[in-house]
Amino acid sequence: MAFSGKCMFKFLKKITSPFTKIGSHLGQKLRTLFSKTIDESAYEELEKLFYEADLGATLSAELVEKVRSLLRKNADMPTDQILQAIRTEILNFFTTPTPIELQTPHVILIVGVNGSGKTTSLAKLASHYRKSGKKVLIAAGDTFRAASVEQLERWSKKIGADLIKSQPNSDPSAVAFDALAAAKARGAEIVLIDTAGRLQTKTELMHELAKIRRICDKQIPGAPHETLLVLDATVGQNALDQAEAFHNFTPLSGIVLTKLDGSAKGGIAVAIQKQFSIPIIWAGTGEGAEDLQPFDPTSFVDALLNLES
Ligand SMILES: Nc1nc2c(ncn2[C@@H]2O[C@H](COP(=O)(O)OP(=O)(O)O)[C@@H](O)[C@H]2O)c(=O)[nH]1
Ligand SMILES: [Mg+2]
Repeated sequence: MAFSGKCMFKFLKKITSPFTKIGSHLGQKLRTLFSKTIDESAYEELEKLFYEADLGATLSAELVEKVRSLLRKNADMPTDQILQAIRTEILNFFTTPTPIELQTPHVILIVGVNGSGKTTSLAKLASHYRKSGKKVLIAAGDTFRAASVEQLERWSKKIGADLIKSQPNSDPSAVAFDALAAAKARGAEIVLIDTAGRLQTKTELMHELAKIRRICDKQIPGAPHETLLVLDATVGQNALDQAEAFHNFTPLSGIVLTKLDGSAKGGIAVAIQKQFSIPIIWAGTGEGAEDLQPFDPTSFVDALLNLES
């Protein structure tokens, strides 16, 4: 197969972008819209496209105003220039997260609602740290569901990480306590604590998270060093409610945004960054151990708008 130089370059760019799996069609739809005359109904359509991409009502309206003012100044502005202006506007909400300094042991608590991808993301993180040569210990802190312990048993064997588990329905704080004690005794460098899924509206379960954090701090002062909220990108605006409620009960250090491969939208990442100062640190793009990338705002926004990075 013959590739022209330019075509090959594009091809390589495509496979190296971490967000090739984001099924966003926003960019194509915007291009189609801008190829026609922009009248009042086109602006309405534009707002709908932004809204449907999960960018949220406020931001969708703001972006329409931005486009309106651009076209007022230059009615013939080329589509690429309009898209670049939208890109800049959206990128303004993102700050590049400061690199995390690893403690020894470095304790990471994983929280979120049921099915958001906590256990899978934990396994992906364990795999990531194993690959960088770290000794990893996993705490099976979801004591509600036997299936989640079995899930972690399979992952820990595959990845080569130690697993600390307890009896079903035991106190998750006790599992965290044992895991941190084991981490100190065995010289583990990374400890990942799984937790049961909890609805952000169930106050007593949210208090349980505070207890887990206290117990961690007792064992290792300053732990957990990271508390990551796992959010499913496909649930749309509900992710914002989850982020708000979890952050109220448990100071969050970052977000893992999962299932970006299954979402044709993805704009929820932007809505989250606009509303909260919690950085999105990791992006989940599949069910395998490899399907986790550091969240890079620029490549993400380019993938969202179908622009080439
Ligand atoms: N497509 C896709 N599926 C995911 C991703 N993360 C998790 N899942 C799937 O979502 C389901 C729930 O994940 P799980 O980790 O058990 O969620 P938990 O209840 O929060 O622990 C499982 O079938 C996972 O394989 C992702 O990034 N992409
Ligand atoms: Mg789980």
